Amino acid sequence: MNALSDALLYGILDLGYTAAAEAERAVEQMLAGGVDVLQVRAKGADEAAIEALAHRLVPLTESAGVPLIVNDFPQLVPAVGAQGAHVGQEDFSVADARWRAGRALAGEVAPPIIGKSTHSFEQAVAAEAEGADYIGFGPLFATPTKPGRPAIGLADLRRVQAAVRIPVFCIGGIKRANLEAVLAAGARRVVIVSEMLGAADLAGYAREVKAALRAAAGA
Ligand code: TZP
Ligand code: MG
Repeated sequence: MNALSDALLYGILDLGYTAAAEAERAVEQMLAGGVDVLQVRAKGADEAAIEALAHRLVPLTESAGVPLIVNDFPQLVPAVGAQGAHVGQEDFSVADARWRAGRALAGEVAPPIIGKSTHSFEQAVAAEAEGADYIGFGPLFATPTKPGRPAIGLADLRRVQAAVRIPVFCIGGIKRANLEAVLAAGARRVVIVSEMLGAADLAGYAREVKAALRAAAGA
């Protein structure tokens, strides 16, 4: 499994944008394009539906060596054989998510990856102190993928990168058109949802973004 510390591009299969029937095709393309982490996200779907969907994706992410992260349902991690879970500020604590995600697997496989959404410098620092393995930091810009959540902008990005040692994945309204500005503001790693899932050539889109991220990282 590829290391989270090397990850630059985080993709999300979001059923708000991709029909469930298209899930494998979209994920295969994202993986072919070089996505380093893949999250399955389906707001409003019930646990059984997300479990079934994650089951379909595990063989694809496993053969690509890419960690599969389940949004909101850490207890599904052992059930489907995913690598981790992502929680928001109003969801489980990191410790609780880790317990739910890891209890059936103790000693058998690598410990689960637990990521947390953060929306400010203070939340970013707190999430690391709480034991998160990575954070999402945003939304940098207003986005229909997270309606009602105010944009936090780019001003605190450098401060967060300097203060937090775990990987910081910038998220929210990131597009090819603003990627250079996001990188110039100090971002190293990004999550892109709507523009990637809406691309006609998903693999080509991911490849282009990944190349820009690698160039910025000097990789
Ligand atoms: N958390 C903060 S912003 C966001 C999430 C899940 C959505 C990002 O989606 P997009 O379409 O790339 O703006
Ligand atoms: Mg959540």
